[in-house]
Amino acid sequence: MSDEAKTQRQAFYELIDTRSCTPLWEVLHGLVPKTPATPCVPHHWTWDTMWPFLQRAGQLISAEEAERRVLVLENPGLRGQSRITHSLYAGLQLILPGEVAPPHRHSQSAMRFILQGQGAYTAVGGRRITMTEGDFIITPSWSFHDHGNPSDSPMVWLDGLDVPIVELFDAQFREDGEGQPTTAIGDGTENLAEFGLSMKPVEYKAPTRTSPLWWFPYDRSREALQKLAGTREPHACWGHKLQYVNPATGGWPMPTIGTFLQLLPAGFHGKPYRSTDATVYAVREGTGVCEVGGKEFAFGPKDIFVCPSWAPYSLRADSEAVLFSFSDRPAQQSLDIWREQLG
Ligand code: 1HN
Repeated sequence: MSDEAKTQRQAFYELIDTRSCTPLWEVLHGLVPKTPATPCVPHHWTWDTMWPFLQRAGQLISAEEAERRVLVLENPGLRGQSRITHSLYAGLQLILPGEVAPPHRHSQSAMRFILQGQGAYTAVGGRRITMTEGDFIITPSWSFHDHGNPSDSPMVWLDGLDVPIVELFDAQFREDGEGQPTTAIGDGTENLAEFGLSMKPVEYKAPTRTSPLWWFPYDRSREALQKLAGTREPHACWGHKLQYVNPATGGWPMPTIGTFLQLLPAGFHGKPYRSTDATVYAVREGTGVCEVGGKEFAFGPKDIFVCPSWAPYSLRADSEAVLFSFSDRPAQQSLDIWREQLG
């Protein structure tokens, strides 16, 4: 191209720029790359690092004052944005004996995976679910929720929310919950009785796509995985892996966040796998290694690590390992954009 043509183009770009306009041909390939381009990088937060930080946070601020005492897990490629992946938020929440976190509700959907402690509760719509290690609990969009810890030990859980997705759509709402029942009007065992046994009340009609079962106790899921591991060969990539479901629809528990629990037998050496949903892992039991993006994360209980979109990763287990994970897979599938590749 001649210097004159270059100068003319540049002058044209500057002219249209003054009217909030820009040439597509200068940005097209950045907008539609050949394969996913993400600022999200693989990362590993070990419990050994995070537990002292949480304890210190517990000395510095109360749950009441903080509203939620959470250390946000920020992806190193997305610092300052409160994101663990491009589309999801995650944090570690500490609630000490005797503390309460006040009620509020928001349009963002939330999930918790209990890392440490037992006997603290989360109340959804006034129903108190008493939680224990390994439990997975959901807080549906726009439902009032508060937490409390009447037990004598600290509780820590992993929070996962679709904050960045709701932000993308500019559909964020929050309301504080003064006047909401903070005392129990029921408990999680009722919720399990209604929806936790592959049955539902005959009059129940699903008003939304969010699961009416909020509590998925660990002992049941763990037992299921143990049974599978004793009766069949593990999948070459992911061992024995179950996804949590909305029992009323068979779909995902939440419209934006999918959750999984998998067992890797001792000595398991998984083949590489990749998918377009960046995935956050929380180690429940055992030790092993995740190889992703040229890094090796040697993981142990209560560690968190993240595998970005479309980065091949493989999982190994030294001792029998159980991993919880979550991703935006339901959101991608409802948009018909989700892809995976095995091996
Ligand atoms: C939230 O409501 C909780 O209720 C935890 O425990 C973390 C992060 C962002 C926005 C809302 C909770 C949150 C959150």
